[in-house]
Amino acid sequence: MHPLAQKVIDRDTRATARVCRLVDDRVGDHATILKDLFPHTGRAWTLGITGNPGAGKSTLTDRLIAAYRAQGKRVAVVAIDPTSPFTGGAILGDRIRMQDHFSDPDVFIRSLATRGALGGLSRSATDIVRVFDAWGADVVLVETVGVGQDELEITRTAHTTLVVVAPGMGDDVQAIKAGIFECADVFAVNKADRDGADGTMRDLELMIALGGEVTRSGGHSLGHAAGSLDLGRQEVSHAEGPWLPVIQRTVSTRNQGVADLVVQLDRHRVWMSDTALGRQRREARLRDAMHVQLRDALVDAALVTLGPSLDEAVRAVSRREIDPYTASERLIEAFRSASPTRA
Ligand SMILES: Nc1nc2c(ncn2[C@@H]2O[C@H](COP(=O)(O)OP(=O)(O)OP(=O)(O)O)[C@@H](O)[C@H]2O)c(=O)[nH]1
Ligand SMILES: [Mg+2]
Repeated sequence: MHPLAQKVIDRDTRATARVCRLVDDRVGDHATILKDLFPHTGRAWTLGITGNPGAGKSTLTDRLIAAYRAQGKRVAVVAIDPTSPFTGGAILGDRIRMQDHFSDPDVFIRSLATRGALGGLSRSATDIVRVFDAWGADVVLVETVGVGQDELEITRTAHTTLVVVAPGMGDDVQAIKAGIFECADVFAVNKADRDGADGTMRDLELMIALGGEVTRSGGHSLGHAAGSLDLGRQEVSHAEGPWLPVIQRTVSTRNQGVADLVVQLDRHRVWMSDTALGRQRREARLRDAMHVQLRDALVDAALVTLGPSLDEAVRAVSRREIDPYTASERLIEAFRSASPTRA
């Protein structure tokens, strides 16, 4: 066991922060440490929190930290920094908002910068979540702005995805990317103290209905196949059917609706772990993460193996001597022949 991995498992805060940096920069013994940590993971529940800029994700995250701490849970937060290097303001705001939790030894907050190649951020986020899992987090909250492909990938790696929507931000519901809708397990209509919250609720219900079925928080689905004959068992029956996205109103600045939101999130957590469909979904998400891992590893290996022939191919394509499809096929062929484990 790598000494730093051991320290993470022993819940050494400074060592854990150091491992996060190594993993983030992909330097030092990060790969060995991650391998050593993996057998100590699988306990934490990961909640992805996404939504448009300014919807109130950080304010809500802060409330959720407090709610889970009140339940005695260990909480880790991965805040994906959405700001460009030119502004750099938002994460400072997040830090100020969340600073009450910084002195709590059972809360770990870490921000990740959006840099590097496509998929790099999602890989880093997955790895950091695993570090926190090994550290002993019961809950890992991952806050990310729902705009880019990277953010979508991160959302797909969470067990539960919370999409935060706020009224009064123009085309609030329409502005949510289609991919985010597919990932959403629970919606929070935040800033419900503002005008337009009812409209946002209706828009959201309509959007969900167009994509399938809809249920309101605490209500029952429309035409849900698993509807029970025994009213007393309705909750259980619901839990055994497919998951239907739930909508919850919140005013995170006043901590309103947060307790109900926690209940809905918990219902989804239980559905994921206790139903066959939920377990299938969990496996599918793990497979997605594995694909990202494999894709990155393959690209890294190919770049090393192909080296200058890749540059040559780029030049040949730019001179129109070869088309990019044939060039890729040839590069793959060259990589396969060079690979010792050739099939
Ligand atoms: N009126 C009202 N304002 C809120 C509510 N929740 C958050 N806000 C305010 O909305 C602004 C943005 O909140 P944040 O929590 O930073 O939003 P965010 O989604 O994390 O923003 P980015 O990380 O920059 O995308 C802040 O000024 C909050 O105080 C709410 O329920 N009601
Ligand atoms: Mg934020």
